[in-house]
Amino acid sequence: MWIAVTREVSSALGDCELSYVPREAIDVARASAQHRDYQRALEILGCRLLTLPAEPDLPDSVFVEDVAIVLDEVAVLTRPGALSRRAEVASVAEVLRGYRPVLAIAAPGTLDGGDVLRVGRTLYVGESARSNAEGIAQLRELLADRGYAVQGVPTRGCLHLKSAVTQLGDDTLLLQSEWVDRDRFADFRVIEIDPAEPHAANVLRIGDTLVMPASFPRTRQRLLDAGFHVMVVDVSELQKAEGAVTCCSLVFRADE
Ligand code: CIR
Repeated sequence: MWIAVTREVSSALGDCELSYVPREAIDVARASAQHRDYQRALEILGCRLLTLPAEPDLPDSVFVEDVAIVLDEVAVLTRPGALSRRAEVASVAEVLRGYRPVLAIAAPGTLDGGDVLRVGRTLYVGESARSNAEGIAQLRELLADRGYAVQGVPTRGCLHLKSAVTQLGDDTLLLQSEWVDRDRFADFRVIEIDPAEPHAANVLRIGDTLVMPASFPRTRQRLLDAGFHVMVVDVSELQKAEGAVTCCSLVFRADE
């Protein structure tokens, strides 16, 4: 069984952190409706939703991916790089404790889950404004005797590593080469996003399906041409908060 942890959209979403996206007014009701459709998509794909209530004082709290990394054996709570997001961790930790032993990144380390791309037993971690060298070193240390390798990857011009690269299939990645070097992933088959859609590299793989935003039809066509099964969701209001599809859930396997 797949579990998907989500959190309802905060009424304060308009006060979100923004790094590379210009601030625009956000229609919170519309963002919530889109988020509901996203949740339904996860259910259709076989996930059981565990949904936390909205946090009116935590604008970015819908983006639960950033506060934890959930592996088969263990979960690691992050220490988000943005101060305004640190208080998001505790409530997600409570949920995860029901499913995994829980470890944590400690000060002065910072790490955002959006920077962590797991492929098999390797965790690629973005060296971004949110995830510092200390946070990455702590993650390596925490996971070394559990058989995971942690590899830092420089990013540029984007919020997180998974803004620039996500997994499509066992040996295939979707990548935005302006934001991360393709050479870092030389062992993989790489499909590049359509250059007209710079934000298109963030897709959420659940089983054999790729969930992706409706706003990237050209990149979607590349994936369809390569034989992938794609499910489209409209997340345009969440994109105004610099969010995308991986960031709105923590998906992991659990026993019935
Ligand atoms: C932030 O800047 O932290 C939020 N406005 C967006 C976080 C998106 N997270 C993600 O893609 N993993």
